[in-house]
Amino acid sequence: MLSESAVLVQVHLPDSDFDHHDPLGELRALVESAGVKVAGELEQNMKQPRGATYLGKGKVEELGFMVKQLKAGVVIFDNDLSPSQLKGLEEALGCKVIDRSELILDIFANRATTRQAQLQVEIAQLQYTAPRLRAMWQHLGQVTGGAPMGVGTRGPGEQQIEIDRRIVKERLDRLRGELVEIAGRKEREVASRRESHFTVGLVGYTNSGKSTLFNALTRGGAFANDQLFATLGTRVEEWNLGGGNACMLSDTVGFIRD
Ligand SMILES: Nc1nc2c(ncn2[C@@H]2O[C@H](COP(=O)(O)OP(=O)(O)OP(=O)(O)O)[C@@H](O)[C@H]2O)c(=O)[nH]1
Ligand SMILES: [Mg+2]
Repeated sequence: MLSESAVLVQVHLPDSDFDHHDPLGELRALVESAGVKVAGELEQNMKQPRGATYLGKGKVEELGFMVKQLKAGVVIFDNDLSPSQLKGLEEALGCKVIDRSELILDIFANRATTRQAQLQVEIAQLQYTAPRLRAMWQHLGQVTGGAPMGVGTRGPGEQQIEIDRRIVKERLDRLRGELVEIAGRKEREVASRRESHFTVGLVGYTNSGKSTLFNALTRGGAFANDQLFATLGTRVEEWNLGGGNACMLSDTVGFIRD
């Protein structure tokens, strides 16, 4: 879904909390995990982001030059961008721009195999996309010279926003309903097995070996692999502690910075 090669961008703000040895390390791992090649990287210190394009004018030009030179198809920001900043950057750079959240959702969408994980990802994607659709239609309403978007006027963009909003809401309601049903079923399944057991959770950074440990301690069945977000759902099995004692062990989705 994403293009072959990317330029990565990271803006260091006064309150940013990055790994000082390799600030772009985690984003690079995420990008590679999505099957995208890293063509170039750009870091920038700023006191605060600048409105429409997040980066200042000079930096946007430098970035545009890098994109052309490196023939990159996409620019990926480690910082979270607003819908209008994404749009402003795409216009200035003439290529696709995504931020960290969208990248992670893209990876999750490709990894999700169970119905539950697929539902969770689609819900997150819809919630993420909805405000961005709005920015796009508002923009179209302006450039096509449609009715002005002022108070009390309803240009074509405005109508489209209403339609999109309704479609998104209906789809979200349906997905959430299905998810609640699955969660209820799983809950009953697990409850019937753990009546007399404690449950212990395996938590930690993604790709740190949780599922491998889970498989070693229980009858297994968890998918373990050298990649970020191999596990996209929880899995519960009995952990035999010896001496006739047992507890339930839960494998979980790994976390990343933030
Ligand atoms: N060297 C070494 N490698 C390990 C160890 N435990 C797991 N691995 C490897 O690390 C990789 C990730 O293991 P997983 O068990 O999938 O890690 P995870 O924490 O479940 O990762 P996610 O589900 O993706 O968040 C796999 O390639 C494992 O073979 C260990 O103790 N030593
Ligand atoms: Mg795992």
